Amino acid sequence: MIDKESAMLSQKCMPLLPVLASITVMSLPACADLPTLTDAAPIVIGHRGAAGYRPEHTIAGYTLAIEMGADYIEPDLVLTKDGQMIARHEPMIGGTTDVADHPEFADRKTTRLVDGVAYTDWFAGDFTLAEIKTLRAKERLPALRPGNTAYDGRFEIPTLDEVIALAKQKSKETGRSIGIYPEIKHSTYHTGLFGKYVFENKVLKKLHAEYGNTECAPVYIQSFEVGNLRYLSKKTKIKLVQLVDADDVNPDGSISLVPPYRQPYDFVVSGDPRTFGDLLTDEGLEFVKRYADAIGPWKPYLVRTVDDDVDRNGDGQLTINDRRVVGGTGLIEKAHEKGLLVHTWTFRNDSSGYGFSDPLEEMAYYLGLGVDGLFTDFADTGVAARATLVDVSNGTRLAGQCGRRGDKRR
Ligand SMILES: [Ca+2]
Ligand SMILES: [Ca+2]
Repeated sequence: MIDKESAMLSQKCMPLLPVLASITVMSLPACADLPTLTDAAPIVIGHRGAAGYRPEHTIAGYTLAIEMGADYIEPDLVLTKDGQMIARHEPMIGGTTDVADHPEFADRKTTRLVDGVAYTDWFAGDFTLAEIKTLRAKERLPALRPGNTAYDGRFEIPTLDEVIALAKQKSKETGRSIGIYPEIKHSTYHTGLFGKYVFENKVLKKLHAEYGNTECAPVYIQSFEVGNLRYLSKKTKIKLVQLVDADDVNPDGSISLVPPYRQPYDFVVSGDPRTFGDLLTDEGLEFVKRYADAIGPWKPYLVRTVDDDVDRNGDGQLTINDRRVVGGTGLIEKAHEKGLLVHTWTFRNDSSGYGFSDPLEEMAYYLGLGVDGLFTDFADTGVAARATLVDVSNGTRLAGQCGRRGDKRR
């Protein structure tokens, strides 16, 4: 662990070890000169709410994330049969709702292709919003998060309207700006159901009505596809985020790009040969910055880790936590040179810590490298990690806040 800690201490604005943070936060200087794009404080995004503590995409989960200090809450959006925007991670709803326990919907179970992959499940697009509202959320990862199953059956599936209402209400109550970070899921799939960019137009109509057509809106719109973001960039000033996926990480730390995680799905359909990785080259970033304000790469794109068969945390098992942290890949600096914010994902206390066993240490490491925001299922850990680096309680400017957009749209 010594190599990681020394790397962290070499960053500016890191006077304290993470372990001391909880007792010394108040004595930190109002220092935000992390190497973020604008030296502003990085944002903590409540990934699917507070998915580590409550079933994902529920008002209870979003509320908890806000109470834990998240700056943004993240609803993934899919459309119902009657074209309503609801918060689910996938059009398939069998894994996150009790739909299987509803005999009246047994005959809705079917097989559909989503981004070229066949799924047999219940699909949001086969249910009206009224029908969706008779379902209740359940924990998606009961084996990993058994405690969360205590909340199964208690919460409705929220609409985008309800998520926005919550963010606005909590902003008033707390005096903080609670933003929303909606993801347009499977644009190509939804085009097949509703028509070209009907989904995108619905999202924009709602967001413009609620927040105005302005880069000052406390909103980021994200997508793994490209064409829809380029379309949106001509229709809105609201900030846009190009998500960048991958299949896996190779033992040597390089990124594995295998279908269906090799390319944005609209590239697959259009025959564009570029992979996700190609979006992050100099040329790729030049392309992305013409329509987006930020990239949202999977975190192994930012920090290289190597599997060298050493049980670093001494627990008798070899896991991804044991990988050797080589260091930053340079992508954060490259994206910043292009004027792009970098928001990365996903940080979890209970899984997926490549090269790290302590999630707070992991998040502090990435923040020290200059990411402008991070998605975490455990907003409290994200906020604590940030507090080891910067005090945001005094109104320190957050990365991406109004006024830094420039004239990137061309
Ligand atoms: Ca998402
Ligand atoms: Ca181990």
